[in-house]
Amino acid sequence: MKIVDMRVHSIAMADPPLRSSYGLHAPYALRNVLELESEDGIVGIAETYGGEKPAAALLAARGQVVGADAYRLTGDLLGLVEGEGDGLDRSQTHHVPGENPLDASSRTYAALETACLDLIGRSVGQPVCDLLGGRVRDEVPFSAYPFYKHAGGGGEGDDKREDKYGEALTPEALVRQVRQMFDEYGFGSVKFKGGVLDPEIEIETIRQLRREFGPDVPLRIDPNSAWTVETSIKVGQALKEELSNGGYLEDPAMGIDGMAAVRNGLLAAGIDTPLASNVAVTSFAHIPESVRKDAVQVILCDHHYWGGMRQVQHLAKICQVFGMGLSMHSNSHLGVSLMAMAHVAAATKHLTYACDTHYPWQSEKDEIVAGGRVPIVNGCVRIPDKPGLGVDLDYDQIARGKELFEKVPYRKRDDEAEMRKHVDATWKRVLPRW
Ligand code: GKR
Ligand code: MG
Repeated sequence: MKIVDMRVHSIAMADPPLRSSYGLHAPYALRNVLELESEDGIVGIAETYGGEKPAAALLAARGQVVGADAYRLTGDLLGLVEGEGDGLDRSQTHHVPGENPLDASSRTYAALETACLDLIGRSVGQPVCDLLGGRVRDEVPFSAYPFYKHAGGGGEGDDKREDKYGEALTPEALVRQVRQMFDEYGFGSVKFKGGVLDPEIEIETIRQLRREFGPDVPLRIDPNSAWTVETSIKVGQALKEELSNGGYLEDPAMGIDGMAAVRNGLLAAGIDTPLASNVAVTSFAHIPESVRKDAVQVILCDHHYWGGMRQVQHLAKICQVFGMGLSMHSNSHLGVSLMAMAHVAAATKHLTYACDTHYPWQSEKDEIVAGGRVPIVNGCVRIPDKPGLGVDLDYDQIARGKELFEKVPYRKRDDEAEMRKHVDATWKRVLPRW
């Protein structure tokens, strides 16, 4: 099936002022949407990281994409994820996701693979998860993903979104935020973004979450490397009970050595809370050392930067073989990404945790999926009985997103700059901070 055209739409969407150790989310987050059109007029789609560089990288591949066979393109481009100097030899970085030059080629490949799979699925009338070896679940569980945040729902001027969740800079407000998400989406677990307030306040936040939701709701905390090894061990000890029962401690300290030292410290104290990572371990190259040092017991996959859906399935197998768990990482995204995440999760047996998603933070007004937002019911996304990813683009909404993109002054995510602009003119991203 020959690909005859390729289009990349750079869009912006409103995003609330969420905090993390990276800084502050800007009023608009950026995404790129890819379309591949076949000679018989079928269009396959994908959503990926936003801004200029990811768009330029996709467009640079145009010569290899247009004219290629959709069934063979990902094989022909495999060098982007498995070739020399492309990701098998990666050092550690701490860029915001989507801005790490070391996984740029994997991100490009992932978007092309997703669009090819969607195109093939549409052409043969099969859902993407069934092309990936067949689904092992019809419903994919996602987790509530609360953040400390400032007042505001995202957007600017006349284009401001409703502030559905309000300001949340205390444990009590954070618990209210999660309650609201549980009521609306039926989530059954919580992944809480820490690394923002003093660790004592974040410990108290987790304790209040445990009191509010009880021991059957798994809790995870992710400070994105904001803590020293000592602080990480202290938090792990303080939250021994709360993070047990399906929870984990995600990227408390920096790098594989930092994580290994936290693991050793916790084990010495008789605590085996798993350590999860999407910062210390972000590529296959990191796994041997991590396994050797028992640094990470759960890896967060993400087809957007691990090199696509099939690489995620390889990752799952590696995790299973080495007795590690597999969870799924997320970044601000819309419905096309959510469906792609759901399809790969549906076709990956060794997915041992509910997936992360930022989806509750985005609003209907920005959705690019025809017919509106993808439903999350009882905390799950159901795989629809439709070919491909099961969603189509709303081209009016794409046009709107492109207009917004033209208006925003930035072309990449820079949470540190936003933090200085809106919260504290002297703020610096310091790792570890506590
Ligand atoms: O959205 O600010 C955010 C998160 O901090 C995100 O960028 C992280 O990559 O969700 C992510 C994580 O689990 O580390
Ligand atoms: Mg994380």
